[in-house]
Amino acid sequence: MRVSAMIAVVTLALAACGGEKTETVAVDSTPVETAAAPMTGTTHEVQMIQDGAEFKFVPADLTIKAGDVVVFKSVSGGMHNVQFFSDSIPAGSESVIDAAITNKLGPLASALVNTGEEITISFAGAPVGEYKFTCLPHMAMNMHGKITVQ
Ligand SMILES: [Cu+2]
Repeated sequence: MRVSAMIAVVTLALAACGGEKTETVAVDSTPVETAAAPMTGTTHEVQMIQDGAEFKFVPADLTIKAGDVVVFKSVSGGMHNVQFFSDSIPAGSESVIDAAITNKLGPLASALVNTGEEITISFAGAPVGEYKFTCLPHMAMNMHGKITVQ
């Protein structure tokens, strides 16, 4: 109802100025666009855990949607980090991931975090596919994980 009322106003304005100023119409329609819901993805938590001699991401296999955010939380056994494998992520995703990791150890690698600290990675604009990663300090202990972006 509100939108059709605005269209009516825009149409009247257009008629009033004889259709010469199309720029005015574009400016008037802007508030309708901002009425749309903001794009916010779901936030998922992946815990980084030491369980005896075992080091693991929990869950180690997570499916998300592009635009979602993953918070990697160091619960025990730090230091941990998240290191994506350049040959095990979708084509074209490397620059997206590198930009999404704000505090970096190196390419596709987050800084190390201690127990109680977090690494937040947004998958906004991330291509669909599988993203495999490890924790550098515990790579030899099979601390691996996978995120599938749908
Ligand atoms: Cu680790």
